[in-house]
Amino acid sequence: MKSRLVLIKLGGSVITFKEKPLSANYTAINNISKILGILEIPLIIVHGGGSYGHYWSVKFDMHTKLQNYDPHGISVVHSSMLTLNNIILDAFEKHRLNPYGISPSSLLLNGRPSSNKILELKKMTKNNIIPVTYGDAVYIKNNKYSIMSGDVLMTMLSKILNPSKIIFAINVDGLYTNLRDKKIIKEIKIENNKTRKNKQMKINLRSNVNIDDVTGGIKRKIKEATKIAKMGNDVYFINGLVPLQIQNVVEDKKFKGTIFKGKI
Ligand code: IP8
Repeated sequence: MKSRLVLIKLGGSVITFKEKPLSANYTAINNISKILGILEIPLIIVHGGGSYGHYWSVKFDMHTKLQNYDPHGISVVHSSMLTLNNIILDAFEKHRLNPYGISPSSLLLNGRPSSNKILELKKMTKNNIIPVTYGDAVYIKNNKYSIMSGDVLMTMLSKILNPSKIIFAINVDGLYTNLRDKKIIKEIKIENNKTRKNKQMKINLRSNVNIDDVTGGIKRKIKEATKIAKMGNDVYFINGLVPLQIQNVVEDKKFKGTIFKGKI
């Protein structure tokens, strides 16, 4: 059964300035916090690494591949994600959102999603807490780590929690048909285990920019959104720099963006 739960991914290019190392976009974070304060719904937030996690992952040559990475790199990447997580928690706290930071490692057991731990997040929302987790360098097994994208976490959480709405807040208005006229693809139907693409719906990946992204940028988001939609859930791509769009989606109002229509 679908719950009222809403799951939102705040993209790294929304909450940070991606081209400037270790710089948070406080204005964007505050604007989003304000909007979330208006919504009276159970919420779980996932955020990306932006100019924090990605900056250090590139420096230490760390990727999604399971590997024996430099322990100093692992520690620095994780620490930078804690810093970014704290910036978000502080802003949420100022807006009385009752955020609670959750390390993604605590949602894994032997490198696999722990359903029991993930179900706890939903229980926390019943008491007006907003769990806030994030992409990170996570321990998998045999001293091997991997950079786990917040986008992958979105799929993991959606599978177990079956939220009513799944929103990716990115730094553009949705997926474009092409870079020239920047026409937004309004709907992508995911049916019978394959994506129905008609001529206008062809996604031009290069039209959605992403620099130095160790987890795959927009391609990864589309991949995860497709997986989630295949489970039967609708997935929305909206502009997180225009947070009113988050409110529009949550309140079933007209919104600007792309919807991956889920159908089993
Ligand atoms: O920005 C990656 O998370 P994402 C986090 O959601 C790190 O892909 C540590 C680079």
